[in-house]
Amino acid sequence: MKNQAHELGFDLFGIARIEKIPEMDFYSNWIKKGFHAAMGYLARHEEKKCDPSLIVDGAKSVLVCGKNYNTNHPYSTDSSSKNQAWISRYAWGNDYHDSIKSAIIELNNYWLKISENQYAGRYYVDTGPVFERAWASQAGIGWSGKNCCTINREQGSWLFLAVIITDAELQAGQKSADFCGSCTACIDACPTNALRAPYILDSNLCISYHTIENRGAIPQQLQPEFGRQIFGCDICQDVCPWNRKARYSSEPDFQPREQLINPDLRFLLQLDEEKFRSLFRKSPVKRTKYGGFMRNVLIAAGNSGDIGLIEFIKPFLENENDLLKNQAESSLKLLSDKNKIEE
Ligand code: B12
Ligand code: SF4
Ligand code: SF4
Repeated sequence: MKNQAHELGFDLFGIARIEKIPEMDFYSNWIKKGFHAAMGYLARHEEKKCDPSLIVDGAKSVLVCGKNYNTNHPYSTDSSSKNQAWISRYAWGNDYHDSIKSAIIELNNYWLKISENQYAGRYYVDTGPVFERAWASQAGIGWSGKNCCTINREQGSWLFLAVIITDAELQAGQKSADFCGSCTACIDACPTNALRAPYILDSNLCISYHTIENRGAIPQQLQPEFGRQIFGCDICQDVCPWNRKARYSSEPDFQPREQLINPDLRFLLQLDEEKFRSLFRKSPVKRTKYGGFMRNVLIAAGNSGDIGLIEFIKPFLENENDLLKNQAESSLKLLSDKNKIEE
């Protein structure tokens, strides 16, 4: 299975034995505290996430695969010019859900074939009721860092995870050791203090949550802290020392569309729905839809301090979508506050 996983383009493969792990209690507490914000599915999935036998009857093992998406390009924390926005590294190429899904389906088919259909196999990439990071660390793929991400010593944390749950009892790997040590760079760098403590992320404060998952208005008090992030957020990974040594991916699907690296806010503010659709065809960014994306772009424009953007923000004051109309108003205010501060 390991050889086959590598053959199919996965960089990492490991096996976790299904047993009660401390992460399960942690998950329940996390939901109780409301740290999942409005991602209701996380609360609905609680039982299944903590008990994989509710997904596969008699589940005994999780096969975990990791795929590196890092490319040799700048970080969000590198210096940039005023009107450059930031789209998360993972969203520069084609949507990983599609490319990884076909690989995990093939791996699952291979598993069913070699086990002569004696065992079950159910695969997931991201969207299912599976505790992917917890199983990744159990399987030895990498540890969960203080920034919550699965980190591998060679690949860094620029990893997508995919899993297969099976009822076969397989020889499990060793749980990854934690190599964060005394470092707190991610916690110190998070602009919104979403990392409330090591390993604990509050989605209500997380820029990644708001720019990707939140469909409504962004809380006013958080907006100035979003800086130039317009889709996801890489800050707590960009500052991680383990990512300075991370390998690069040669996967064609993950090679960036150049105009998505440090994209120009003037260009983005002029996108209409059709241009948005064509720019983000097959890209994870289309998840926000046009309205959500332009809301994020308007916030970044407000934070840019570039008064040259006013003429590009103003047309949104007449937008038929209230979300954009109201955001344009707030963004003009952000821009004027920012200039007052800088004067
Ligand atoms: C919901 C979700 C989000 C939410 C919440 C994130 C979060 N940290 O919980 C939001 C929208 C904010 C988000 C953001 C991102 N996400 Co996301 N997300 C998910 C999803 C669907 C579920 C995660 C979940 O269950 N969270 C609940 C918390 C409690 O669990 P957890 O973070 O998975 O696990 C932690 C706890 O168990 C904790 N823990 C365990 N035991 C204990 C014990 C103690 C004592 C303590 C203190 C803590 C602790 O440590 C674990 C590791 O962090 C997974 C896919 C999946 N099905 O698992 C992808 C997933 C986690 N996301 C992924 C990615 C790539 C991202 C982003 C990097 C995207 C971006 N650039 O913006 C950011 C990273 C933000 C961050 N620092 O975590 C990848 C992560 C890959 C990796 N290397 O870790 C996943 C696995 C998707 C995939 N299949 O590749 N995501
Ligand atoms: S993704 Fe951004 S906002 Fe969320 S915890 Fe990391 S640094 Fe903070
Ligand atoms: S920045 Fe430091 S503390 Fe945070 S995940 Fe990386 S090594 Fe761990």
